[in-house]
Amino acid sequence: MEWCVSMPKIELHAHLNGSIRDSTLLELARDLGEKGAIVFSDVEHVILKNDRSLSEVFKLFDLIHILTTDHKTVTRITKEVIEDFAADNVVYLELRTTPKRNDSKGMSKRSYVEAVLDGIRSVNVVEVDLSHKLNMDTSAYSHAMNDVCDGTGSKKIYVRLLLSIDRRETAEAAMETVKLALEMRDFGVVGIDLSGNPSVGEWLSFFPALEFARKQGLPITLHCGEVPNPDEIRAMLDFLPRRIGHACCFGDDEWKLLKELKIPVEICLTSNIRTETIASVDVHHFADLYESNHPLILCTDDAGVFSTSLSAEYMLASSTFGLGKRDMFQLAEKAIEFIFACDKVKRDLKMIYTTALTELN
Ligand code: 6MZ
Repeated sequence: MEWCVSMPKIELHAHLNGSIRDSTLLELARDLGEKGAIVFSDVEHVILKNDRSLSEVFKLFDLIHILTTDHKTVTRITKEVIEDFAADNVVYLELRTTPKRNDSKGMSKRSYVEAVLDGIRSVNVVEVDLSHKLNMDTSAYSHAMNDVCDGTGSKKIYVRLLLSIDRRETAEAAMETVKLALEMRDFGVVGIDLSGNPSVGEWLSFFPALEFARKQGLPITLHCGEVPNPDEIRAMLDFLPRRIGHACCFGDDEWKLLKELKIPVEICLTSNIRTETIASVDVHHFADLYESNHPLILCTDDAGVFSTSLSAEYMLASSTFGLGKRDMFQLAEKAIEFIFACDKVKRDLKMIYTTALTELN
């Protein structure tokens, strides 16, 4: 396990509200319980439960959102999530989250994203690269980073944001998210994700927003095939997203199309097993994709909800599919090709892997 932890890793599919520490969720629930807003004993076991079906996971997200929906908490969880990924030697993190409007808290989609950005900027146990434009400015942020980066060789993590559209949202709300992402491009937002309960909503209703994003040059990743829905899967693949997440319930025709189109797949082993989207890890489509040299990236999905980490996902893939240290290193490095950040970041990451390779030998 140790080499999986020490290896530099790239995380491209992590939902902010799914990656919260259990201890933080319990603390937030206790606080709300004391205020009489919820009954703590009713939610404690829900937070600590480990095996959940896919539909139960979305019920848990509804609870998590009750616990996290104010600016201060959004900032706090963002900071902690980044610290946790950095501690696991994730060197590049594309964190995704759904901008939420909550009038009772004076929260707009924009102020939600600003609270997330505040969380990223408040990380101080590790150097954070959020945006090259920002770093070049003599902003308060880069000053704070200089204090941390004092030549002692402290760790660094690149963090970029994807704004998610939840399948429950209206077409207008989806368009609002895309416009927000465009406005926030200089502040670390690099793309759009479509996620949420796959049994809810019509993918096509988001087509105008997604098409607009693409025309404006924003890369898109789609949750695709978490439940059997061949028409939707085919339409999503025909849309040619830059990446897709999961790809669990594909039939033969959809596999063929995916492989022809060579669309990279974000693979979340533990998530798929826990939600029983895939019967067991040894029959996971990772093996087929890996053997056919199809582009794939190992990811956590919801490290908090599924009690996992990116190192644990690497370890699971290594032990299940008989892949050695060197294979796993190559898999990690290959993810550089599929990140949504600019070429400068790709070059920086290549250097990190070149250095790490000499240590591996
Ligand atoms: C689909 C998922 C998901 O955006 O509030 N989300 N969507 N499939 C999954 N597989 C288990 N896991 C998480 O993070 C939580 C939100 O991410 C999406 C859901 O919309 C969930 O409400 P944010 O930070």
